[in-house]
Amino acid sequence: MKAGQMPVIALAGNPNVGKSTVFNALTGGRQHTGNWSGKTVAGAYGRMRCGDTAMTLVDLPGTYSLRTRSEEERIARDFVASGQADVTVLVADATCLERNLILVLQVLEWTPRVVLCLNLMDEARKKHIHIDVPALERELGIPVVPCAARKRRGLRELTQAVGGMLRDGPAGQTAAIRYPEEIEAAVQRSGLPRAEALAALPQQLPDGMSAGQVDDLLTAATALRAEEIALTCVRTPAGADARDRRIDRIVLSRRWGIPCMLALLALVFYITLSGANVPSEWLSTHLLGLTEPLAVGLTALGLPPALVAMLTDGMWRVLATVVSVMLPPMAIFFPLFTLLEDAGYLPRVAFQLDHAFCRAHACGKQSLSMCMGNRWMRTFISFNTHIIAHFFGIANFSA
Ligand SMILES: Nc1nc2c(ncn2[C@@H]2O[C@H](COP(=O)(O)OP(=O)(O)OP(=O)(O)O)[C@@H](O)[C@H]2O)c(=O)[nH]1
Ligand SMILES: [Mg+2]
Repeated sequence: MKAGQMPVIALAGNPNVGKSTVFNALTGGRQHTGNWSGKTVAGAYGRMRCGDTAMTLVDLPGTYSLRTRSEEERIARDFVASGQADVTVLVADATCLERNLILVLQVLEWTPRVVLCLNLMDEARKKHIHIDVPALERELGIPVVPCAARKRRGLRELTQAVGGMLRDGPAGQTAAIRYPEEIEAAVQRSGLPRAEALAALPQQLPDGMSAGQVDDLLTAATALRAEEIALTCVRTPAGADARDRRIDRIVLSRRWGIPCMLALLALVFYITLSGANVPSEWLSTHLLGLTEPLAVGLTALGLPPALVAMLTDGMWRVLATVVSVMLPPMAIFFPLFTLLEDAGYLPRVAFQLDHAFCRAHACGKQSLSMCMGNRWMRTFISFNTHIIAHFFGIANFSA
């Protein structure tokens, strides 16, 4: 950090572990959150405070690894590798820590100024997963703060740990991945700093090795180290996720997956269309019923008849029609979608549609952002819902 500049804190981690939830809680921001991966696709900036110190917090897109594939993963990798962050807060999912540790170990190769935010501790507790936090701190050599960001638990401790790291720097040696000899030898020969040498390996291959073999060796060594640490620090009861696996065997099966998805989405659509009828009619009758009294009132105020007609038959009627047509389907569709999201079904829809979307040079999670991504899309969906309803004669809007 240069003198006089505001410290920069990066929030990195796997997709869907609660980075944006932490960001919003610490900055008061309104980053998009939701229970599927790939919502944040570019860095978002916000302000937070630790005591008297104001800091810039950067919410990065989720990435499983610093050896990247997608564009948003590259944004996260470049930010971490650029050294722009004075402290990197790695947000990890406490219910599957081993997988998250892969990214933690890779980031530690670039910088020791890391704080681990062990998020979703409420979910871990529900599944009776026990994490030995002091042991994890010893193994990784960085502060570890258990959190439940959605309930705003542990965030004060997290801010304090970030402040401590900013003030005092790393306390000691951090965990390192042990690579096979041929990789270590190639790193030594390159003369570059370790992290840069490892990142450059696919371009400067060790003798007799292909890019695929190097990638396999790097991945296997990282996964092995993550597994070692998880074995020391995490106790997961047998069958902790047995119920989820049983449900997944049906909803993700080749035979039943797509029919289940179609049936569920059709049900949501049907409830939206049929359920919106009554409130739409009610709203339409009552709002349009106000046209006449409104015209009388405006005339009594002495407004010219042309202006009264414009305000009542023009503006008021349009507003009343739009509200009565759009509000009820939206009020039904989005809570239903949120239920599916909270039950964890939406990421599975993304997974199932991934293949089809890939063929159109997109990816499955876009199917969800298309539905939930922004306000205009929501309006668009509810409007179309109404048009389809009209078309099939399901709804009976008097407007
Ligand atoms: N139960 C529980 N849910 C949480 C917690 N923190 C976040 N969530 C939920 O986890 C889901 C993902 O949260 P996000 O903040 O969008 O995750 P993200 O890491 O920013 O996701 P990407 O931007 O897609 O990488 C949301 O449904 C949150 O409400 C927590 O501590 N406990
Ligand atoms: Mg996010």
